[in-house]
Amino acid sequence: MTHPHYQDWEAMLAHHEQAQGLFTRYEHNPILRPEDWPYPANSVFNPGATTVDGETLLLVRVEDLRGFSHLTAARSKDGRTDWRIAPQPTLVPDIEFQEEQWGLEDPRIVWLTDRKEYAITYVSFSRGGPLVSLATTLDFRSFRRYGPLVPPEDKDASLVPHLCKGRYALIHRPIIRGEAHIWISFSPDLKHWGDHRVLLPTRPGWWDNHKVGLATQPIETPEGWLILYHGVRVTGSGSIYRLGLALLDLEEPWKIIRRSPAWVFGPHAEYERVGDVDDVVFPTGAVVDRDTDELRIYYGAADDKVALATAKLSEVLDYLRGCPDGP
Ligand code: BMA
Repeated sequence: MTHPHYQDWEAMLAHHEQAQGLFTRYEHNPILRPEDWPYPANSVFNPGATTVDGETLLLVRVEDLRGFSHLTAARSKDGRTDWRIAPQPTLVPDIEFQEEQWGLEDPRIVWLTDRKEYAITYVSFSRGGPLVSLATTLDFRSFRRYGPLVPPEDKDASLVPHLCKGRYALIHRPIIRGEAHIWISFSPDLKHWGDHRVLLPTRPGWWDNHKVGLATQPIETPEGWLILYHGVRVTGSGSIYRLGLALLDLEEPWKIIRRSPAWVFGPHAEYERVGDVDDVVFPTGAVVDRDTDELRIYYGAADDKVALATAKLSEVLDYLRGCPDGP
């Protein structure tokens, strides 16, 4: 990829400064820790996020003391404080779905506009490896399971909230030939998936050279689907998980309108640098307040707690306008 910024060092640095200023950590982070949990938990992280009845709902990944994960709902009126954590797990592995045997992880939640229900894509950890499963709900109390959508190894998936030219679209991250790119696939019925394409590849040599994966669910904006994705660089002392941005065409989401050259958020605070897995910020849920232009991202910090960062959606879009087009 050639980029005009390489011809203009000053412009590139100004653009990077803009990237680094987009997100602000919530001053009382982390917002949820294992010690806040009403029952024993090793770690709480990587939550799906949505709004239900005007409240923010997080479906938090909870790792138990066997090392298996399940999902538990936490609700807050302002999305920041006074989290009410469900006293019991909300979604636990179901023995009828043998692919869930080793736990449920990293949910992403969308409101499916054609079906008028929430769709939760989560990682089921099967003997054959991690894969993506789907459940739907109206109230986050009872759920309908659809089972696996794609075979292992696959993670980091969300449905696109609207039908795209009459089909459902799934953004996901299979590992194929050892390569970890973001793919998009399509289905007429949420069951049969095809028309698979690479959407956002890793970039050799860059901060996101080793793996990329969808972060939060896609966010609808007038300019396209806003995609937050994690990028991994493997270093001598472990992997660093950071956050990048892309913008997809609303009607034809396999088309990339913009992709950020720089990361926009990375492990910096103590609670992101040190934990069960050091140097990880892993956003999995987003909520947008259209009245105040606030984008809130909820993320796993170092794989053992939940933290919050906010941005102005208009500033994020403004930054993306200055990014190169294409993958
Ligand atoms: C990924 C997933 C996430 C985890 C991240 C960092 O592969 O397993 O659940 O947060 O690694 O360890």
